[in-house]
Amino acid sequence: PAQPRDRLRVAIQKSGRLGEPARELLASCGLTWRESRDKLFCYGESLPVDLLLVRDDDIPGLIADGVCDMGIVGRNVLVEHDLARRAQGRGADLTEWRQLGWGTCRLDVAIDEDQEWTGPEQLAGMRIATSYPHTLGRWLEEHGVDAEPVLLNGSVEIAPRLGQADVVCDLVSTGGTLRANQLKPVTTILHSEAVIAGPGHPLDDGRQEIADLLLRRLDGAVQLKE
Ligand code: PRT
Ligand code: ZN
Repeated sequence: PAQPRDRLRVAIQKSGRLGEPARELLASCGLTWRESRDKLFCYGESLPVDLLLVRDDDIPGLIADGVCDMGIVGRNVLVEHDLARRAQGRGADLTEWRQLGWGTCRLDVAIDEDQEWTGPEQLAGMRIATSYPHTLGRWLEEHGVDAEPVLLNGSVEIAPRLGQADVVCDLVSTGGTLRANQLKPVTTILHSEAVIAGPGHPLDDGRQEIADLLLRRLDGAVQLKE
């Protein structure tokens, strides 16, 4: 059992696409911090809210393990975490507390730009390069297609040219990366945006009150932006 904690701990991306906007959003709620020397931890000064700066992929696990109380992460990462847990026969543990409306992207299947798209059945028997094997697997199952996800943690778009896969399933925002690799998006399997993720149950030790206060300020900050 974890030690009692009377400060809220929020996980955000250390760098990458969502790190800076996440910090800006929290700062717009009136939060100020003192940074640790290694810049992995920010100690909250104006409110008992600390930040842990990590890789986005680690955020769901940190919340699930109770190391952090909430996090700002892409839905794509959250959904993949959830489906990976289910595949292990474990129940859902995290939920989306808020949708933030930025960091938007799609998880798309993309095929050779010269190929015709006739529908999901076309993917039967194909190797599909992706960093999101469980999310892809669910979609394939929903469409009754028997294909093989090939897990790649980077450079998914070049997999077809390297002969590692036949098609890809990757995040797309402008579509420029796909085009540069002679691929075209043909179907969307997940719409994603940055979300606030937290446990599906209330927090302990008075931290829910701090979380509620922070969420109220976040709602105000998000509304002001609109
Ligand atoms: O280091 P760390 O593990 O924390 O970061 P990361 O490299 O895994 O993630 P990062 O910073 O690239 O992305 C963080 C989150 O931003 C993702 O999980 C998504 O929720 C969101 N996001 C929004 C995107 C994109 N848009 C996006 N376009 N994440 C990645 N991309 C990549 C995509 O994978 C592809 O390589 O950008 C390329 C495509 O972009 P376009 O514009 O050419 O289509
Ligand atoms: Zn990552």
